[in-house]
Formats: sequence, C-alpha cells, structure tokens
Amino acid sequence: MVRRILIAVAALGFVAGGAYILSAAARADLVEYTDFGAAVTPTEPAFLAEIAPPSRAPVKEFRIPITHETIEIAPGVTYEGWTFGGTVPGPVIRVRQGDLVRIKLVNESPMAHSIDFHAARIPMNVAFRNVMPGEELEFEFVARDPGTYMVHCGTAPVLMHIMQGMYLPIIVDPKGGWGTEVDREFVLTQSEFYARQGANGVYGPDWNAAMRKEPTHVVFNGKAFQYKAHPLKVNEGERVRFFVMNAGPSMRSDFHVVGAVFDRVYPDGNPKNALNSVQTWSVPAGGGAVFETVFEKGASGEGVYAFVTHAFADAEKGAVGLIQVGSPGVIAGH
Ligand SMILES: [Cu+2]
Repeated sequence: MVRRILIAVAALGFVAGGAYILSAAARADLVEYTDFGAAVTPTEPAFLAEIAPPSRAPVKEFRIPITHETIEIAPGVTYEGWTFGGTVPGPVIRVRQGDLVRIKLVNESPMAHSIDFHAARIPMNVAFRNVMPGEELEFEFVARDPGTYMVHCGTAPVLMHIMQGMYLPIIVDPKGGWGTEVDREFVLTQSEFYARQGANGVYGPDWNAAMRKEPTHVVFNGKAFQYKAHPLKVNEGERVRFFVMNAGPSMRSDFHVVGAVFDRVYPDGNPKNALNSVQTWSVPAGGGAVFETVFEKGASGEGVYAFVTHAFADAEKGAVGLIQVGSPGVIAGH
C-alpha cells in the first residue's frame, strides 16, 4: 500500500492555487494495462516469438482470462487444452525489475484453476489459490529479481494442469539493462504434450504416459516443428537474445544452436550469473535462462541454423526449429 500511495503522489501535477490534479496523461505514463483477452498472441503461421522491450511504466496491470480451447500441437493434431489467454503457451509478460505487477485472473473455464508466478515473492496461499469458474482473483507483487521465469497453473494435480497447456513466461528486465545491445529478441518456451486420441479424433491428455515421462510431442511455443516450417529470421551481423523458459512438466531442455556458440548465457536469466562461450545449457523444468549469440559475418554468418534441445529423443518429437540468417539460397530442412 505504501508503494501504491507513493506512485499516486508522483503522478500528481502541481497547479496554481496549491491544488493537485492527476492528469490522464500522467496516469498513462505510470500504469500500463494489458488485457490478454483482447490482445491474443498470434499463432499463425507460427506462434509469435519475437518480442519488444518493456515499457517504462512502473506499474503494469495484466488481465489474464483462463479458457479451455482446442489447439493444434502438431500439424493436423488438435488437442483439448487449457489456457491462459487463449493460447499455449500463454502470452509473454515482460516487465522491468522494480515494477509493480498487478494481476487480474479471470476464470472463464468450467473448472477450478490458479496461477503461480515464479518471479513473485508472495504467500502462495494468498496469490496462488484456486479460482472457481466465473470468479476472479487480484493480487500484486514487485518484480524484484531479474530473469526469465515460469508462470503456471498450480491446481492439483499440477502435472495435469501443466501438461494441458497452462503456462507462460514472464521476463523481468534487469534495472541496469542486460549489458549488451541486441538487435533482436525471441522467447522460446519448451514443453511436452502427452496426447491420446479420443473417439471424436481430437486428442486429450494421457495421464499414464505423463507419469512414465513418455511425451508424444516436445515443442517450442506450443507446436511441434513450427519454426522448421517458418524459421526465425535475423540479419547477418545481429546480436540476438533468446529467452528460454522450460515449462516441462517433466523433461529438461538442453538448449543448443547448431552452428553457433553462445558468447553469453545467464542461468535463470540474471546477468549476474553470466557464463561465457557456452555450447549447450540445460534449462530445468520450471526454469529459464537467457542466451546470446552474434550471427557474425565470417563466423555464424548468412545461412541456416537449427535450435534444438540436444536431448535428441525430444528434438525428434518436435523440439527443433530453424533460424534463417540473411537470405541464404537454400533453406535447410526443405
Ligand atoms: Cu489449471
């Protein structure tokens, strides 16, 4: 509450006569509101992976609807999923270290769900409690720790709610920036599906396969092989930052780019954790990391590169995509 009052005071404009008013423009600068029910992440032709920097608004409000949706997890494979914001993964939330994050969770589905922010230091019984169908939950936290964090439904059994698609990444940009200037940023969320076909042809969850950790699909951003068909595009010479979050529920992501070396990796996404010249770095289920590399002329220049989990049984199940640098004559994989 103290912080909320301070922000309100900062937004006051001094006018003649000693009175204070809060102008609409000042409020817009201070509070950014995003309704993920209206701003649904594009998933065609592929889930939108490229992201923009966060705004300077110190207060960021997000309305997150929970819905049950039929999604496509591989070409021609439709699945009865559960979502934050209508897509799997849910929308990317991006804030800056020190921002006040306000969440309004709205359960528009027919069953109880919840939301668990790994970036929040907050009593779980207050913020992460179950929200019944038709109900809402509001809470707020200060994003104190920079990094790439998992957000997921924590309703029991958590394995079921995650394998159904209830996760999204939150990026907390460090207060002093990342220490490098990048030309492009991408978010990649790895996750698994344990799909079993129903009588109507649509797939649903196979609980026993999930308990055995035998996924049918392992994917980046919700759909197998989508960036093989639609590569991420960068220009030669660009420094690129990848925010990788691994939703699991149970497999790790051994993140690697074929033909490149990461000059920086920040485990958990905090630049204070910097590693240098890394080939592969494991992102655990429920974790995140930031990877940087330069697609430099004369080294990793114009051409095609694959990003994979180097746990190759999982790459075979869909966790592989391409990065197209410049305009090479031949696209690999086609
Ligand atoms: Cu749930």
